[in-house]
Amino acid sequence: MTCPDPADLMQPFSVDIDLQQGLMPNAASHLTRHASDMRGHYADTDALARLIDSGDPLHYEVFEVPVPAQAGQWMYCISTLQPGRVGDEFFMTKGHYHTLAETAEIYLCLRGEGYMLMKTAGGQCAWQAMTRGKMVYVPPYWAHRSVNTHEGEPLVSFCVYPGDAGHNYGNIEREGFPRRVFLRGGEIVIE
Ligand code: S6P
Ligand code: ZN
Repeated sequence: MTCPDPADLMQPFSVDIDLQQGLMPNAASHLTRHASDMRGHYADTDALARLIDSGDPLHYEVFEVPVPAQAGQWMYCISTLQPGRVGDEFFMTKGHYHTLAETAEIYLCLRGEGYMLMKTAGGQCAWQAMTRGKMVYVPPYWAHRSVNTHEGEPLVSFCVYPGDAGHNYGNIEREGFPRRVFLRGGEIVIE
């Protein structure tokens, strides 16, 4: 193994994570998505329009300290998804494939309750429950979307994925997911 010139080496670093609140206080990047960013993703478009008109609430946040988007690096973030529903459908993230579709991802749930919905371009669909301490492995080629089914708590996850994975939202906007998560008669249903 040859080590690069010291001047070219990235230096070790650390960040603070508030595990309970789902915040990274010193994050270099803080992405927020509101109801108005979710057009086209929910089954009940009228309910989404009403939600946007009634104050356009926060849906989710992603806190990152970006690392170089290169093979060999690990990108990581805190993803915090608020509780709520659009009509009968629970709040969820947009969902994406990775641009490098052959890259996997790990989600460690830190707080809350929900599901990770996953699908492949070939028509397979799967889901895993998310609760504190559950680690969900999203294999290569699976698009992934998290859903918060708790009535009052955010769904907080720590995510880690290859630095060069990238996000491909376009295919999900065209295809959608074959399953959705609803509250029907007081029960959580995936249909
Ligand atoms: C990144 C990872 C998460 C999501 C975040 C928001 O690969 O899967 O950080 O970006 O949960 O979801 P989305 O689908 O809007 O990127
Ligand atoms: Zn991802």
